Amino acid sequence: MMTPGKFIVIEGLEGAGKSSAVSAIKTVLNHRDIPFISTREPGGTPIAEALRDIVKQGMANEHVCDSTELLLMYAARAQLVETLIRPALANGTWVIGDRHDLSSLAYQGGGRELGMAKLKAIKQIAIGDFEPDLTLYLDIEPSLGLSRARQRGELDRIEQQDLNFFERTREVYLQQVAEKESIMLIDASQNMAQVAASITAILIQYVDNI
Ligand code: T5A
Repeated sequence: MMTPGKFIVIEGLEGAGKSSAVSAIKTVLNHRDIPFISTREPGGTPIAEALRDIVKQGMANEHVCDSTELLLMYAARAQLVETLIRPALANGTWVIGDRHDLSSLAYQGGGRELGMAKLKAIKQIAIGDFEPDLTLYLDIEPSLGLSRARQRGELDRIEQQDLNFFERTREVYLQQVAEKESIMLIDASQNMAQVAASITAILIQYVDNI
C-alpha cells in the first residue's frame, strides 16, 4: 500500500516570513527527493481563490460580518482539503500549506473573539478531524510583523485591524503551541537566514525520524 504523504503547515502573523519558510521547506524536500505540492489558505483551488479575494478585499460599500468571514474561511478550507490536500496525501505526495486551520482558531477565534467552541463546531462540519502532521509557527511581535508587511506593500482588509486584534491572535497561537506537540515555535524576529536555518533543522529531523 502507498505510504501517505505528510501535511506540513507554516503559520504566523502577517510579516512573520511564511513565504521564505515555505522556500526552506521546499529545499529540504527537494534534497530528499520527496514529491510535494504547495498551497495556501484561504485559497489553493479556483473556488477557494475566489473566496480569498472576498476575504482579503471585501466588497465596496458592504461590511464583511465576522461570522461571514469565518464561514468563508471554512468554505475555502473544505474545498481545498477535499479536492487537493486529501487526494495528494493519499497518493504519497507531501503538501506544504501556507496557513491552515490554526489560522482560523487564532484570527477568528482570538482576533475576532468568536471563541473556541464555535470554531471547533464549524471545523467538524468542514473538515472533520483532519489535522496537519507538523505545524511550524513563526512567532513575532505584531508591531514588528506589521511593519515588515507594510514595507512589502499595501495592507489588506484583515491587516488593517488594530494591534489588539493581532495581540489576541498571537495569544491563541501561543496557547495552541503549549497544548499541541505537533506545533513547533520558531522565533521569527531573527534575521531571515537564522529563521531559514531553524526551519531546515526541524524539518531534517522530522524527515529523518519518519
Ligand atoms: N486568515 C487566513 C484568517 O483570518 N483566517 C484563516 O483561517 C486564514 C487561513 C491571508 C489573511 O487571511 C487571514 C490571515 C491573513 O491576514 P495572506 O496574504 O496570505 O492573507 O497574508 P499573510 O499570510 O499574512 O502573508 P504575508 O505576506 O503578510 O506574511 P508572510 O508570508 O509571513 O510574510 P512574507 O514572507 O511575505 O514577509 C513579509 C516581508 O517581510 C520580510 C520579507 O522580505 C517581506 O518583505 N521578511 C523579513 N524581514 C526581516 N527579517 C526576517 N526574518 C524576515 N522575514 C520576512
